[in-house]
Amino acid sequence: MSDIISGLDARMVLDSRGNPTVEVDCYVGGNLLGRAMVPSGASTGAHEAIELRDGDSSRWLGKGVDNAVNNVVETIQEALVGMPVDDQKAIDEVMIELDGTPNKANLGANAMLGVSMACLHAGAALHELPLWRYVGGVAGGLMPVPMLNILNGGAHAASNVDVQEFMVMPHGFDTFPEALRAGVECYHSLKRELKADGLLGGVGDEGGFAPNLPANEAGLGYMVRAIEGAGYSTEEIGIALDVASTEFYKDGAYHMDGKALSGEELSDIYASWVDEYPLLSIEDGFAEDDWRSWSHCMRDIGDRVQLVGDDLFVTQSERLSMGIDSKAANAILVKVNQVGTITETLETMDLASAHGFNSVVSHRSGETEDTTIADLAVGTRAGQIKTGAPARSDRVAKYNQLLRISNEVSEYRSPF
Ligand code: 2PG
Ligand code: MG
Repeated sequence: MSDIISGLDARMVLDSRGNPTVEVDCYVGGNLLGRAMVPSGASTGAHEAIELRDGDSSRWLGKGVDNAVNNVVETIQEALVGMPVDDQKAIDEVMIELDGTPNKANLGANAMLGVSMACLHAGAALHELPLWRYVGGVAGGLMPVPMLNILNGGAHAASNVDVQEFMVMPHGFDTFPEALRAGVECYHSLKRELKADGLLGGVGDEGGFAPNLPANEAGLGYMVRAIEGAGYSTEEIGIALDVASTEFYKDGAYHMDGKALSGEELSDIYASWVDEYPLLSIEDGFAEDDWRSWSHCMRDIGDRVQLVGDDLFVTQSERLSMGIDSKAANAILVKVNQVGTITETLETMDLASAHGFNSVVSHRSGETEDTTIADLAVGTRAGQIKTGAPARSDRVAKYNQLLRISNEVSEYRSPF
């Protein structure tokens, strides 16, 4: 069978928030072998690769992706046709060169990532391998510990809660399916607890409940109630937060619970939460350029809690190198569309593991039924994945793909 890319196709499809996004098809020897859809964030970091939007406010509120789609079917297709589909690195390098900007502003990271992922799928299909195996090779896969975002706040909800994500992390189980079951039972348990207190309303963008709360810390209390109410102990299920604090950092202060806090004051609050709750992981505790507060917090509690850089590192090796040098964090969030190609994503993850950083593979708040990240997490042996609540098909699709993979991959180990 031919291994040569014979064509690319692309179209606009909708994401889970009803916004346009890019879908790409990759043809090899005339056969459709790979298809992928691109996710999209709401609390996006300033240093992320550029998501190309048409900006015509009379259509799709300016969020159309016609230009990105055209870039795939015209410029990128022309450059890639004739290349072997399983040379992922060469494919991504051609696109990076063609784009010619440091942040993919020309072709758009959404156009480039759609192609990069569609080619990855086509390469796996060509070799008749499951995607996780194609990514992981002979090393085999490792099932990740799931982080389930069961209480949504911040930019993902209309509530008064500043912290964007309260996640349960079922780390004390022997297999992925058992861990997932425990996490899902906590979701149902949280629903009961919120209902009992008259706080049950709708859900946020990632499927978690989105109540108004008296203070952010109350969210931690509800997580403990959810865990214990489901019949588990906080020894086997911990809590992970994504504070997404760049969203409430203004004029040099963190505006949380109606107070203006310095980085040190916020760090002290996190330290007290680590003392009082089974808090295992804090993502984006500080703003994307507040390196000083990140390093301060690392010195204070970095040996007791995972400190994850999302907006801080934006999945880019240059930013991660800065964080390694300044000891700003001990883990990185991995989002393929923050950097825009699979090759660069893998390079960043390699750099992380070479320096003892944990990797957490992540969805975006705007998702589709695409499940590439599930295979990516297993194949790269990342060890952790966050992909929302066990609710709404865009989130559940990833968990279901992980369940399928778990029929073939039994290796499972908690980083905690
Ligand atoms: C995050 C993500 C995903 P968004 O901040 O980690 O949960 O949100 O995609 O809106 O940036
Ligand atoms: Mg985040």
